[in-house]
Amino acid sequence: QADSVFFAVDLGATSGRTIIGTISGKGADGCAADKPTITLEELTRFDNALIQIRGHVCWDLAALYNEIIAGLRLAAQRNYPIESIGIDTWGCDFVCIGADGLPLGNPFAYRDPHTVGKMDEYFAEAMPKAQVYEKTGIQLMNFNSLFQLYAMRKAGSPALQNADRILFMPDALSYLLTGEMVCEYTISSTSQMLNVHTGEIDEALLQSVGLRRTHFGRAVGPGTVVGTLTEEVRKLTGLGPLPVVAVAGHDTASAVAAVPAAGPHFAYLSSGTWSLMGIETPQAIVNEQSFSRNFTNEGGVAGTVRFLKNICGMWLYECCRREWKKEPGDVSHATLIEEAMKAEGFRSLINPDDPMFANPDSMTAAIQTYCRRHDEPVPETRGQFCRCIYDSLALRYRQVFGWLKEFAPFPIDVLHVIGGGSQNSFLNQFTADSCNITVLAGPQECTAIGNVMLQAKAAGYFKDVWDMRQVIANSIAPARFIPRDTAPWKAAYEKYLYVTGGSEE
Ligand code: LRH
Repeated sequence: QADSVFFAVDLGATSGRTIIGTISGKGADGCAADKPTITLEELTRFDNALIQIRGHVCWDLAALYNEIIAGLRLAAQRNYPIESIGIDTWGCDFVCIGADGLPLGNPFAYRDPHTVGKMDEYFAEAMPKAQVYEKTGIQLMNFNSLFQLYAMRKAGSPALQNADRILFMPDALSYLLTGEMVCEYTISSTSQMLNVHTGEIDEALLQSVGLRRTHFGRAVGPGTVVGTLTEEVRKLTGLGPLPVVAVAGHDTASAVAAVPAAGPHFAYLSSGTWSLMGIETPQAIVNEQSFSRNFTNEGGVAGTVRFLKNICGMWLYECCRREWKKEPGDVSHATLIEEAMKAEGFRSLINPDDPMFANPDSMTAAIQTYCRRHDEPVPETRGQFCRCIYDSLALRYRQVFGWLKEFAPFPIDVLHVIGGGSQNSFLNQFTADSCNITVLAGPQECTAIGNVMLQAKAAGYFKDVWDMRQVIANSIAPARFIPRDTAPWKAAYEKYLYVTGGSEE
């Protein structure tokens, strides 16, 4: 019963990690024997900063590549018996590749303002809004790849004009390691280019941004081998001809795959820079209601659909914290949470999804402006800011959870909170109280776990996603939060609806 060892690259919109994932306790034939478990070891952690350059916001592709090489080199030095490599990243962003096989500059980051207003232009000039939704079933957000491509076309982007291929972020990085170009299903589903009914890139949408199917890589499902490390990467790292697996390349798909649920009647809240709240369904839910509430149907593993809604998550908190780091004083999560809990509850409420919070110069100033405009007491102290963010997020969760219950084709028994945000016990209790549902919190490392699990699945270790989830459930004990103080949340929700104007989406 040898352990199986996998190398995961997990890139978020603020930081990235390389991780060794080990699955122990398998049977000799690869099937679950005793009680297999998964453990993770972080090899490297690095910043993934937004680069501001000439009025744009980009990702530093070469730096990310270099960090992956450094992680692989470390793994080789430490002699880990790696079976394969998998990469997952945030959604929507892509790299243009020239005819010479080199990236055409750094990719735009989805927070770049070049797409502001472009979605409405697209609906007016290219295809009506309802039709785009009917085709794709994807939540309409201005940074979806479709609208990024449209904005680049309108701006006469040389990178796009000269693009021989367009590779979504995880596929672009796999390409740099293997020389093979794929278009993995879960990541491409976030682009608003896939037809939700056929699972293929939609011809009319391609035409609307002047592209052809040949601009994209070979379509593969999550858990497919992309290729093996190139000679160049082998030399750089000291590794052998290891396979790179297209995992669930979209981090949220990896996260949802790693929910340690025992059965299908669960909802999840993948809590990181974004809060992705949804359910897993066998079929897409695309109707007038899902359109008007702007819910998304992203591709999941094993033929499932991730029916969910993007909620602005820890982004607000992360941006505030970054500002406070420039001032003297302790900015540890524990300290900030403690200050928040000492502050008055429900004092200032905001709509976390207001566009003014997308990428302001100063998040604290943006929150203050919002409060002034909506006649809310203006936060002044760090505790007041954090409390405002946590209260408002929990109330937004209540709103979205209410809609989710209406859509769900099954009764929702439990809400699994996963990701970095699941470590915040206070917010977990707020969520349980606000949504009036039992919250099971953890694993924190859901994206990396999902990544490793998909590699193991590709290697034939699991028969299905439930087999995988059992291994995760064997390995971690989620913390349970039972709703206990729901009345104040009911009252606060009335105030929240009033302040935020009772938004319909
Ligand atoms: C979360 C996430 C989310 C996308 C956003 C761009 O990391 O992948 O699912 O919508 O980033």
